[in-house]
Amino acid sequence: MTHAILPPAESHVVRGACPHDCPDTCALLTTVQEGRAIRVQGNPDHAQTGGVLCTKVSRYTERTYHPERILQPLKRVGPKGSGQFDPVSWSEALDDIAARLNAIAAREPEAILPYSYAGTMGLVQSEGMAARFFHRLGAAQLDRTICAAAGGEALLQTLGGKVGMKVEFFAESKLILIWGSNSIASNLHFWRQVQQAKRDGARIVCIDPRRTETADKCHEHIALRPGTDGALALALMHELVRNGWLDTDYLAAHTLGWEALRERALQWSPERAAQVCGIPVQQIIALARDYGTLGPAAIRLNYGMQRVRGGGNAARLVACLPALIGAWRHRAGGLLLSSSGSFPLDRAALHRPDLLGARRPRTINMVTIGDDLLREASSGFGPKIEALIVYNSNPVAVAPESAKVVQGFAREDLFTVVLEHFQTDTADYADYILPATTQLEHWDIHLSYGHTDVLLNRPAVAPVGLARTNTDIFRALAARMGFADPCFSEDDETLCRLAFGDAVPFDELLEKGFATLPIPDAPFAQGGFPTPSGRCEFFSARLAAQGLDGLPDHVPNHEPAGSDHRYPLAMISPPARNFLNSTFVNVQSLRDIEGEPVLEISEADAVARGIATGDVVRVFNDRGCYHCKATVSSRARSGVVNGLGIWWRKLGLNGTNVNEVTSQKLTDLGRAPVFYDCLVEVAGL
Ligand SMILES: Nc1nc2c(c(=O)[nH]1)N[C@H]1C(S)=C(S)[C@@H](COP(=O)(O)OP(=O)(O)OC[C@H]3O[C@@H](n4cnc5c(=O)[nH]c(N)nc54)[C@H](O)[C@@H]3O)O[C@H]1N2
Ligand SMILES: Nc1nc2c(c(=O)[nH]1)N[C@H]1C(S)=C(S)[C@@H](COP(=O)(O)OP(=O)(O)OC[C@H]3O[C@@H](n4cnc5c(=O)[nH]c(N)nc54)[C@H](O)[C@@H]3O)O[C@H]1N2
Ligand code: SF4
Ligand SMILES: [Mo]
Repeated sequence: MTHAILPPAESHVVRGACPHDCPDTCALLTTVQEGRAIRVQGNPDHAQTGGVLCTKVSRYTERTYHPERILQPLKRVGPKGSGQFDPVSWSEALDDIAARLNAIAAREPEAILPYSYAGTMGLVQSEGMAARFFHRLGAAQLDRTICAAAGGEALLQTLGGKVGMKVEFFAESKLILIWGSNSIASNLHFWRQVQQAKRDGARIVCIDPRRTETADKCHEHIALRPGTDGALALALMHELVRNGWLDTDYLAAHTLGWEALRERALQWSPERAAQVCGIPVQQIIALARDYGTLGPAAIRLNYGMQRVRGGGNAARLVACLPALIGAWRHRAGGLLLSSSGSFPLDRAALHRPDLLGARRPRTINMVTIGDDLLREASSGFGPKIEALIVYNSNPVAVAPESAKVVQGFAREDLFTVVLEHFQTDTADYADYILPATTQLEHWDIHLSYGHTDVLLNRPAVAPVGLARTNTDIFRALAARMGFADPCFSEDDETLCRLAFGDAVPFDELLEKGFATLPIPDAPFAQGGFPTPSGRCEFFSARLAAQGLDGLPDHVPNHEPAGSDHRYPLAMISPPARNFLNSTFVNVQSLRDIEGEPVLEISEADAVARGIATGDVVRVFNDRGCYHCKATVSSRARSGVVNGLGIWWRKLGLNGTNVNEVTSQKLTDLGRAPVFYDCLVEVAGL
């Protein structure tokens, strides 16, 4: 017996990887019968997947064979944004797109902008061929900051990269802090490790303004105000110092800047932090005692706590904590935010930055696409953006401050090409929509940001309709634009092999579908952090050299609670469990589970506004207004409302979603978005 799952007669099973932007990177088994994928399941041989998929991806065939899947190239016929298109042939679409891009590139290649994110996390179908194409073209570069850049920069400055504990050892921890993570919704396979630890007597604490389904299952829930994690971390340090719960040997041997950090922490009594965080003092004191005395202690930090102005500093402060108590000495102690820096990825071989030659095109931050599409040429900005090639992303739904984003995409003088599976909110604004393949139809190779295995994805079925892979579309455009470099003829299997070169055995990937990186169980037990000093850097000379504070500190929100009497409520907008960002919103069975766009509001805040569960409400500020259904719920703390999920605007109420009210302001580190740093008011219709 190799597999527990027996395929039906005259069918075969193909090994793949889940393409979604999720830390779990599951190994998939797709059953194919008569050329059609009939079932997608988790691979039981892959330890991290354990044969289990989330609800979303177990319905993958429903998405792949969705009746509204785009099956042929489409050309706009109505006004911009009207969503009216006519079918055209591939050659007509590609000839026209290449001609339009060539005309712009002859004058001003930096007026062309790629816009992509993590619709697929596959290294090949994301930037494998696309980056080569845009490098050769000399197009503007995109700063891909929309998700993880603040926390990523924080880890880089503190630990030296996106590295940390191995996820499987959380099962052996005695204290787990789930910090800014709704693990059951967005990191389900990690939650299995937590359950194991819990069965073995571990204490589990959740730090989250929202009482999530994860918080429900923890021993303790600390419902702090959004954007106050830095204050909490400093008060924990204060208590560790005061009570002598420090590993002084570890501090002396493997950290940098302890004296200065200690001074700063001593300014943060639990009383002071409790005021800032809006939580009881006792909760902070008890958490510090747990952290100082129950070992091995592990922190699952996640990205929910860095989507505020001070998100970078807060992530740095939390990343300092394990070194104070020497938690890294044990394989079940330390911290994990992202493991993606553990992989020996040969980015240059895939992306070929050498194709830029001496050119250094400008960089546009994807977070501020709303403002940037509306900017005229200037010496600081460079040329006006004239063409946008969107793939693996749905910016009209996911980027902040929708009013500006929509206005930018609606420009009649902007030439927009969208590679997509569906006619998303963004595709509505395209001049051409090009049908792309899904993960069941193409090759790819994956690293993970939640574990340390490489996964290979083989195509299970032929492309549906006339769909083509992203790579193939960029190859075809490259040929039409006269790009002769042999790298534009490399096929997808070759690209898969290039991603890790000899560092990961490709034969093993072909045979098993996954390969585990050889990483020590407790990577920083003896220090050896990948920072310049080799130590955990409480003080970062690199940040100080940029004129920033070398030490982490609590940085208050751009829009702190109480700062604007017109907008007294802080809004956060974390994911809906049955969607993956804006993906799956159009899959009926999943939308049925989510129901409608919901705003959770506390009883006190609802009563004060005469709002009852089921009321359609307006959520608004100076940037915009969106409509959703109110749910009066103890999942929301007073003063904070939770707007769940990134709905497709056209499937939401009144053609809007949460990003109508979010801002294009940036974080302290990493130039990242501040989706959860947003003041609003709520009123009945
Ligand atoms: N089902 C599902 N899974 C997903 C996704 C999805 O859309 N749906 N999205 C995927 C992607 S792209 C990502 S980046 C991850 C996101 O998953 P996470 O990294 O876990 O981040 P979020 O879900 O944004 O937020 C996690 C929790 O942080 C809380 N939070 C908000 N503000 C604060 C704060 O200031 N401090 C603290 N301590 N907590 C705060 C939120 O209430 C939320 O419950 O999940 C991935 N997995
Ligand atoms: N208010 C608010 N806004 C947020 C967030 C939040 O928590 N709150 N979360 C933010 C975060 S963490 C993230 S990561 C971003 C996510 O933003 P995006 O990366 O834009 O994610 P999706 O909305 O899932 O859109 C991905 C699109 O890629 C398409 N796609 C998938 N695979 C392929 C492929 O192989 N080829 C092509 N051509 N297309 C493909 C899908 O059909 C889908 O429409 O959103 C951000 N926006
Ligand atoms: S979305 Fe996450 S949990 Fe669901 S199958 Fe993909 S990797 Fe696994
Ligand atoms: Mo994300």
